[in-house]
Amino acid sequence: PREKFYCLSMFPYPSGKLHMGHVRNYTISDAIARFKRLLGYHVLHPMGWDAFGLPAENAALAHGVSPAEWTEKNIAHMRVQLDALGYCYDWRREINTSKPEYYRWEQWLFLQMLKRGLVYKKNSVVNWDPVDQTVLANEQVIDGRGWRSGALVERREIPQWFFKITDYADELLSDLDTLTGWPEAVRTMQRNWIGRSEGVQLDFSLTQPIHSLSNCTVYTTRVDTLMGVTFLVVAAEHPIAEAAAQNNPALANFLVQCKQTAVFEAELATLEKVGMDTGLTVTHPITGQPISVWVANYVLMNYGTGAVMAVPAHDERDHEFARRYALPIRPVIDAEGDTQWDYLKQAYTGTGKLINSTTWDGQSAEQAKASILAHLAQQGCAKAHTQLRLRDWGVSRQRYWGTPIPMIRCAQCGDVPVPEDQLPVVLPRDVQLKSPHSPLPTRADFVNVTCPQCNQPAQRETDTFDTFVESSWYFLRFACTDQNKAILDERANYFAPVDHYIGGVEHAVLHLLYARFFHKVLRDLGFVSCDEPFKRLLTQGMVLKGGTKMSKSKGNTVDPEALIEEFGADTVRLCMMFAAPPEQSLEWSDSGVEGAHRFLKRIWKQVEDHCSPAGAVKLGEAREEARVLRREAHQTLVKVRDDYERRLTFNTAIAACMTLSNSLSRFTPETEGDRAVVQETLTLLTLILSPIAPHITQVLWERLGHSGLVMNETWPEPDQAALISDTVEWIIQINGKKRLELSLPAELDDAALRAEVMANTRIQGYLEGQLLLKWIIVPNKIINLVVRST
Ligand code: ANZ
Ligand code: ZN
Repeated sequence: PREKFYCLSMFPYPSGKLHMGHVRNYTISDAIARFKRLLGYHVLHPMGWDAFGLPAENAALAHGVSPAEWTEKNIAHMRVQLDALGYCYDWRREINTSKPEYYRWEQWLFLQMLKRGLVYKKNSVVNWDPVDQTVLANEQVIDGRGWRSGALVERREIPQWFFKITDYADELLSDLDTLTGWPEAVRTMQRNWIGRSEGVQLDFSLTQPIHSLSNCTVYTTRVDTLMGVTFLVVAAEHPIAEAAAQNNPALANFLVQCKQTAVFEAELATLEKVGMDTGLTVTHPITGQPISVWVANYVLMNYGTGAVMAVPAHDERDHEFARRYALPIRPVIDAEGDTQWDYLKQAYTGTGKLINSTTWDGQSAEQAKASILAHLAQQGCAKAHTQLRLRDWGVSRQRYWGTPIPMIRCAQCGDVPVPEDQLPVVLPRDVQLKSPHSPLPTRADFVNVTCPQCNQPAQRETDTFDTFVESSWYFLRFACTDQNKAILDERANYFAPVDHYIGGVEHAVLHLLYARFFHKVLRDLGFVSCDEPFKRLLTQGMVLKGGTKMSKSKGNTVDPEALIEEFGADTVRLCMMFAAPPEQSLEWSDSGVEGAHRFLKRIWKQVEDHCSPAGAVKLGEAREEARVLRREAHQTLVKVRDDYERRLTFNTAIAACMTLSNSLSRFTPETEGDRAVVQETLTLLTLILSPIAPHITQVLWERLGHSGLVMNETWPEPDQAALISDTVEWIIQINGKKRLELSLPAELDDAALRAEVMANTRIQGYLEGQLLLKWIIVPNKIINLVVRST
């Protein structure tokens, strides 16, 4: 009957030990989960292990253990660490993605997606790490080198399985508008990654057809600059380049060079642009002039058509290239704002009225785009085209430690899916890695199977999934981990979407995009009804020390285990939450730890001092000072709730608790009623701190005479009567003459005070036809308005 609340941290890779980044992430979600329980929600707060991946293989190579053993050992140790921090996970739901109980459903989902046309196989150029002998995702390539090995990355073409995420591109883009609980920066990054651009596909006809090729089709977003085209550029893999290279050894050589060095979109702007003339020309569709066709490394085969019309006057990359190879530059847009512009020195990339463009002269860019397109379309050589930056998701990895792709290769039948009743395809766990290659292709017991279609000998697919596949649906599986008849059941639909998802901003693009995609596929398969998986997203900031990110390589890490040993888990949790709001980076300091520790000890002592005199707390008259303390306690209750719930600023909540504790130290109870107020204040303080410091508050809770678990309590409603604060009786004068008395709350600041005065209808009456010149305020006594008639 209670409303559900699903609180989730991104599950960790079991690397061996928790680092402070984990501690921050999990403390935030634990505090939220505990707080939501106090508010009466039915909270789901699970945890698991993203257990497949390359580091296990590397560790296995280094230490001679199997990746499975290494992973299990790490999980066991990290589990102890998580428990030591007191996180309230429902461990009955633990997921380990390297277990067949989990990945069998991933294999099943792959087969459903295959049936729906959402999976296909194609040859494609990949980033090849020659040392690790594996395909790398773009983000695993840093400055052209493998993220782990540091080797120069090469380009290779191999057959790979793809998920057709582009089928969902429109929805992935438009639904971003509904994700109002996400940081704007993350939504922008997703938008840019999907990267929908509106442009034109335009055919330039080759002056001399080569082989069967008679056209070069370019993709442009600036067809308004058509009259400024001075050459064409194609990618090294483009058929025109290949054809031209056939009897041009120098060009053939250049193409080989280009193909060896991987180029990434992000680097296009800064890359040193090199190219070569193919010797071919095309005809400009308006002027009929011949235009030379070049090959260059700054044009990518897998974007648009792999060919561009170069407009050096208005595109920086083309400009740099034109200057390097002394190609003509022809301005066609009037840089109105920039009278100093010298087109030979610099490209003007803005818009403006057209020049040097025959009948289009004087048109705006928007007009010209439409009319040039219309003109070309009439000639039959152009059409409007929407281009996505988003590529289909290549999921084949030539690695051992991953989910086997459930396909069989048969010489007769081709690629045959593993029948559903033969799932899971179990990954052999008893392996001794001898090199970074996957042992799977050489394991006869794994590879050799009979074809499910023709019963002839056949081979299993030996590639495994990209580990992003496991993390694309685990959040739904947590709702029903004990379900062994289906991937998901109605509990997944009950708990979806995740109400609060917390994790690192490094996952802002890929993980979150893939998870959104899988969620939508599972929706279309009928398992969930909501459109998006994560309602509210919190991307926690980094943990820094000495101004830089804590990392092993910088040697500036702090070991959570040692801190827990010395100060206790509550101090570590409190210190983390107090140091900064969750989205900002956090500078770790030893004095911060000590401060957090002192604060907890002080509360401990306050409870002890209060509870040690024998005798129950009795009701009785409270003094005025006690009334003030009680008001502060209830105001703190209201503030902390708002901080936890809406603002997610745990640091200001803790600061408010510290202030309340200070007020308590300044207060000496004299009457029974005073003691009752202290009892109430300490009870509230204990309760509202419990999501952050769950261990100490439990002990204090009992010491204060309450029974049961503080985590099962209900967040109290503030006493409205206690909240009412003191008032000040103001005398309001106009030009020194007393007009009325006004009773207002004491804590109003200047602006609020003036607003209250101006809102009074009698004052408004007095001010009619008057010009207010000045306020004279005698604190807590008189407000004098100086006016003059208009
Ligand atoms: C002519 C032009 C003139 C261009 C101008 C830009 C400025 P977005 O917006 O990212 O889609 N382009 C097209 N395909 C390319 C490829 N495979 N590799 C490298 N660059 C490519 O970018 C579209 C623009 O990027 C296209 O418009 C094209 O250059 C270039 F003043 O065409 B433009
Ligand atoms: Zn067969």
